[in-house]
Amino acid sequence: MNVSTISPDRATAFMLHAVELAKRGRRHTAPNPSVGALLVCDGEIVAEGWHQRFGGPHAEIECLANAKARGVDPAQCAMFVTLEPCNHHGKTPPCSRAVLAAGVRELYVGTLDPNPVAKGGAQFLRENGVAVHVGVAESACRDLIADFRVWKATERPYVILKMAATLDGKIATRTGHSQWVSGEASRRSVHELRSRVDAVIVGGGTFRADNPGLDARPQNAPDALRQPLAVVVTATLPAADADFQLLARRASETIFWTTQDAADGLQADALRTLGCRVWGLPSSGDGLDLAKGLEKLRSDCGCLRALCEGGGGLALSFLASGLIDEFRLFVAPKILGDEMARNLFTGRSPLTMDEAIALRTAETRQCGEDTLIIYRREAD
Ligand code: AOF
Ligand code: ZN
Repeated sequence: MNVSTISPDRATAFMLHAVELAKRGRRHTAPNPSVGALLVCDGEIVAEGWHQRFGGPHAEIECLANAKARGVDPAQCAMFVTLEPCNHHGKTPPCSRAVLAAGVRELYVGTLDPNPVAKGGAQFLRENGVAVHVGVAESACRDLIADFRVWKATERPYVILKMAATLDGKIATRTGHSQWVSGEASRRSVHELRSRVDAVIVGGGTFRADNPGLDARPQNAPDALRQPLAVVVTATLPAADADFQLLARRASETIFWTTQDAADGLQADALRTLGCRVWGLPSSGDGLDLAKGLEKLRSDCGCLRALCEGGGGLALSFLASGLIDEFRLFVAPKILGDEMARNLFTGRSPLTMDEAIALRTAETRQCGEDTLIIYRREAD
């Protein structure tokens, strides 16, 4: 048996493969983490498993079942798992015990479990004679469960900010014209993204200028089970008889976040008669308390994932409040070259570069002619 001869580079590659396995279950595991596992024998992957659905067998158990089906003896293998095996009796028995019982002698763990109830599997296995290596491809394994970490640490949904900009960081011309900044492939991927979230949030400016439907068009998101809620953040509520797609087509799925005063007014009542929800939020700094709105989305509507689609003012408010977990920026190879054109972010006046909001680039990929860059908080 040569389980202890896996080089750091090979170990990283195996773990990144386990991350890809985990992503196969991604749509169905919330509010549990997506986890992938595999077994390696003599430098080859001989069994694979991933957590397929909430409440179902964990990745390690799926992997051990796959090994059994393929006639593989786990005692001759090293196991790779993106998240530390659980050490608790939850909906399923502890994976730490199953891994030990299967005879696995070497375990590579991507990252430790942030769940205080379930953690401890790595230490348990080490205490029972398994060689345990923690922190393999750790950044990718942490990013994989970025949503789960937010669900455990806060009361709010996981928040994705999505924006499309020209090379010079503009989201619209000076007149507000924005159709289209990004190419077709990017726009298709946004509809797919909308089908994976429970709510889409926009600012009042975007609501008035673009009159968006904020839904996932079925042809681009074939397995969309239901449409996301539409949230409009605005101090000034629209008239209930105004000509907006959301009011005409999706009133019962639309929520306005506004001031306490506006929420107590007649206009709010007229919107409620249409079927909309109008929530008065406390103020915070020079705007609404967005964290409160998010927490209410989760507690009242079961919203676990929210997508903010701008515009520039709201995007900055979310970002500056530390409420953006993932920022997906589509950069189109276009230049407006107009300082009066609308910026990606507006609302701050820093004087030195150290006042900048710093992010970390987690992933970059091509989307048709556009480049998609996924940023995360620097410290995440
Ligand atoms: C998963 N899938 O592959 C792993 C998890 O309620 P339970 O029994 O399903 O346990 C959920 C916890 O187990 C979860 O919060 C996480 O801490 C740990 N590991 N969970 O759903 C998996 N490995
Ligand atoms: Zn488990």
